[in-house]
Amino acid sequence: MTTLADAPTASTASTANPRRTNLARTTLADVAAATGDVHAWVAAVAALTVPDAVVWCDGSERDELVAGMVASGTLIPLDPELRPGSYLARSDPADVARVESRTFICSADERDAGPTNNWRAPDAMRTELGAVFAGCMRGRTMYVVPFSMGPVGGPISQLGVQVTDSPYVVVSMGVMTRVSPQVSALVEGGAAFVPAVHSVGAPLVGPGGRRADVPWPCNETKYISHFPESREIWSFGSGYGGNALLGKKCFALRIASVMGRDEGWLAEHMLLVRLTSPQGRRHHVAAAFPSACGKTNLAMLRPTLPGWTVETIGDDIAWLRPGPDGELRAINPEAGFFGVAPGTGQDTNPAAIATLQRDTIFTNVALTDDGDVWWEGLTPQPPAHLTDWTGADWTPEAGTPAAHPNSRFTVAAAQCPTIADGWDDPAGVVVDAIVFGGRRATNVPLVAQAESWEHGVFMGATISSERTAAAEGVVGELRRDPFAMMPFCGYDMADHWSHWLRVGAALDPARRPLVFQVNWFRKDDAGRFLWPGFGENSRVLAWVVDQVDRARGLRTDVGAVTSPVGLLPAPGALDTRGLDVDLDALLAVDPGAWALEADLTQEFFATFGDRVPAPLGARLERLRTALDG
Ligand code: OXD
Ligand code: MN
Repeated sequence: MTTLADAPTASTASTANPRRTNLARTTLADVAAATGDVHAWVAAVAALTVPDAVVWCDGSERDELVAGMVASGTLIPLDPELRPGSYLARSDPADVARVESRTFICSADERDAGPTNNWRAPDAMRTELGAVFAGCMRGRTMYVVPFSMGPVGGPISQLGVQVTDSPYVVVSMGVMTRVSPQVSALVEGGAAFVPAVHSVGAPLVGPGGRRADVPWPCNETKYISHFPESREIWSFGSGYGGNALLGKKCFALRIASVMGRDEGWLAEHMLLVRLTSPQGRRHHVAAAFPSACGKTNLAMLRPTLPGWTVETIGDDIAWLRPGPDGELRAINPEAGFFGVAPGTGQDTNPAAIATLQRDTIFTNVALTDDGDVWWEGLTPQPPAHLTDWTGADWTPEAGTPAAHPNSRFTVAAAQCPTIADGWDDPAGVVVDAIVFGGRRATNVPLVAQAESWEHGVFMGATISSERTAAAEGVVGELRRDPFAMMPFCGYDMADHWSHWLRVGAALDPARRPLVFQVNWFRKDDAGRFLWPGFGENSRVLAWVVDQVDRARGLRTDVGAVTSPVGLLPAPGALDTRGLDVDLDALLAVDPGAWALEADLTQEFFATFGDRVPAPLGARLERLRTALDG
């Protein structure tokens, strides 16, 4: 860590005369203009935000920052025997999740943001942000965090630099991304980087003088703004998760999706796993699911099928790029997991439980009386007494969750017992299959294979879940989440579908991944789940990769039968031995219900106007014809 207390110019670093800094005329345009040189850019951000000091980070600062946060009450150390090297943070109760309503895509042309993003004109947004960022770090330290998304220097990796006034964010970025002297040297040596500016928006020096800090500073007003053309990220007002750890949703999905569009690759909201069959054949599967569909569980799946293993490469985001031989290669650009704690238990996800034994930052979970953590689903019975996520006494009678439903763990991926050998190979892995999943009580079969790449893109474009709570809208109505990218695509969603078609066309047809749709959540008429899920999902993944082997001529038995919605497992091809499930009901395709579904898809596509690629319209017509036939 290098402290450059005198790095900003005298007028910008001074806290003795904060008024003088009001005269600073630095604008967002000045900052943007300086991005070619990291030192000039950092100086421009400092001139705008007016911190007391600027500290350059390379990972070596971690222990000092943690000690400071323990002293200030931001981090509560957990019992060193029960949970070594681990801490609990409690956020402000008004800063507990990503705020999609305050997430903006500021493309030059509104049409490029598309109808599913909040668009703001870049100039207007720069002016608004200029007003909130001016002097917003007064009294605080500004940290400069060069980071790599993906293994340092890898052909699919990218560099970023986040400046932030939150030590919690610095330490979390050190877990979630690669922060090291090597990365700092690359950035300082002139390598291109994505500039990401973050402030909690809580200056400690104002007109009334200096005020005391709080454990979780934040601001009621929040902005998570992206400028796709200049690749900039500006985040204000929140210290939480995807709002503040800017390598994750902001860079690795929203900005990277635009970079991918322009450069011929894909940044996707996908987990990445390696399956090894009893014969020792390895396959890699990338899978997209909307938030809260059990992605972390699937990424760390413990197969119930004898002889199969599943290893973890990534749990949330994959970057996919055509490789030199016409294959699709993928990396997990992240270095850690920022997972939802509630629902994670020994039965549901033993690998996650093992991962979290040590060196973990927990945020908004409950604290046990012996200094350990607890959340709903960790154990079947809650402890008799806890301190809840707000810091209040809690007993099982409280009637409120002890852990916030969006409470999280931040932990290094390398700690996961199921992490795959070579998970961080800079060249990535060859993707054999792509899986799209939604949460559907009706209609969508347990698994279906796309007949072609175009059909696969259609499956991705039509991912949806039934709304389950009145707060989400009309219960039972479909909530669309194409490619599970609705909140994360930095450009027009229908253009994203066109881009998928282009990337597919660039691949060798013999090496192109097969595409599948899955639905773990189908229910019977009595409202009971038809499929047990969790480790049993390995049976579906085994069929998926068996289909890959069949497509490559490695198996000659019949794996699938046709249906109007895609290829379904042939009788006996999906191994359900030992399970009491109604496979006919799980795979049933009701033509009447699907005709209605096709109408809804047409309405949905119409919201994107003429940007929907023609092959998707053709696919919809084909579905209708097949349903009639
Ligand atoms: C996440 C999400 O936090 O998808 O990963 O919402
Ligand atoms: Mn996610």
